[in-house]
Amino acid sequence: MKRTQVGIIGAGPAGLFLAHLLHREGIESVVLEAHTRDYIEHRVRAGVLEYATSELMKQTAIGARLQREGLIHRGVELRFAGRSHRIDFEELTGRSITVYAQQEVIKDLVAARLAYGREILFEAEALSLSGVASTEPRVCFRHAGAEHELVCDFIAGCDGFHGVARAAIPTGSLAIYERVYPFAWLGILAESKPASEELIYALHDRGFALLSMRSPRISRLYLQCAPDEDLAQWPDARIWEELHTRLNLGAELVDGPVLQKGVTPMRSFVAEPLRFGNLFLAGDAAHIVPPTGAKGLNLAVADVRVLASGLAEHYRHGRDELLERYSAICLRHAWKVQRFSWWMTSMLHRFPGDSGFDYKRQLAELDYLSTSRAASQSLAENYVGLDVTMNP
Ligand code: FAS
Ligand code: PHB
Repeated sequence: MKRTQVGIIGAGPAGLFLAHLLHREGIESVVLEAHTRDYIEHRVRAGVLEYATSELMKQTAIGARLQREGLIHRGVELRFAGRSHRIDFEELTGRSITVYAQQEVIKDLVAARLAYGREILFEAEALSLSGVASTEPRVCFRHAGAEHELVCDFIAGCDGFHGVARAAIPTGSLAIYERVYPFAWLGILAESKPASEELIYALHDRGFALLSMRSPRISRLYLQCAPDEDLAQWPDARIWEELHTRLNLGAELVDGPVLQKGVTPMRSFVAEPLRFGNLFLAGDAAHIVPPTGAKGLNLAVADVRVLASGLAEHYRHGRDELLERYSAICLRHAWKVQRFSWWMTSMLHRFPGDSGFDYKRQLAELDYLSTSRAASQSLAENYVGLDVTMNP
């Protein structure tokens, strides 16, 4: 049996950032991660850090590589009906975003935790939780071929959408809100010079496409596809051909070897509340957003900033007001992010069965964005990241 102050299930952005912030407050935690270190440090996922996320990395001494290798972006381009419109983040909000892959954030967090001598138990799968409403909630986990028990003051369920933490909450105590979209994203990582210095979101009558990047030599590109798309039907040549059609970048878009490809389903999902006794849900364990707004990772970080502050108040001052408001604060923010992610997704994807009205409406929305400062400013302030409202 092990004993700790905060038991953290999951070494994704939520779990590792929480462990990092708690360590800086002198609070002990144990991180349980089902996969290997190599697996989590190479899993290709998100790519955009909101302003607040990159600032937090710099302020908490894990931003050195981000400052060297991260790509600062001061705007994003929308392409539709043969037109382009740039949303100028800097001019409209005074803020920017940083393109820096999620797996690089994971590497920075793992390195920091190991450097200050705290452990992450890899290949340690949480099997069940017990006593979550008690003062000694416990996690039963399998590690090195044996079952163990971790006794905690608090448990943070940072184990993603398919984890065990949310399942430990009695269904009668949880409200679930969900929307599944009738499409998915086919994403590739390619050895190809990015065709643009900034991200390009494109609505084409054949569907959505997104041009992003990881470095001056590595492009990250996405195509809207069917939710049950068979990747075997998408050889590299077909992917590039469809990207050329939808992005319409001419010779600027250079085909290159595809290093990784995958299909990501699209859903909006929120579980309420985010706290049950001394179990707190954070990140994808609590909510899922469609990746169109580049919010998943950033929302996870927003949750654990609040949770770390609440736990710090508990241990330092014996005060629990912030922990008691954790769910309300994070859900209020999460729903604003859900709205923006849903709005970006609904504006930029072709919906099956659309007789043409929705497409004309979407084009009108994009035309309005391109001609209204107020509309562009609204997109910009959501994209660079809304501040979390801490007061009720
Ligand atoms: P994560 O899922 O990242 O981490 C949960 C961790 O818990 C995992 O490491 C898992 O192994 C571990 N775990 C699960 N069950 C466990 C158990 N029982 N015991 C121990 N450990 C357990 N977001 C964007 O913003 N932009 C994108 O382009 C984007 N693309 C994505 C592509 C894919 C394929 C997926 C799945 C997600 C994508 N996301 C994207 C969203 C993604 O970035 C998440 O929002 C982000 O990883 C959330 O972080 P966590 O909440 O830490 O969850
Ligand atoms: C990415 O770079 O992976 C990325 C960028 C913007 C998005 C989603 C993913 O909206």
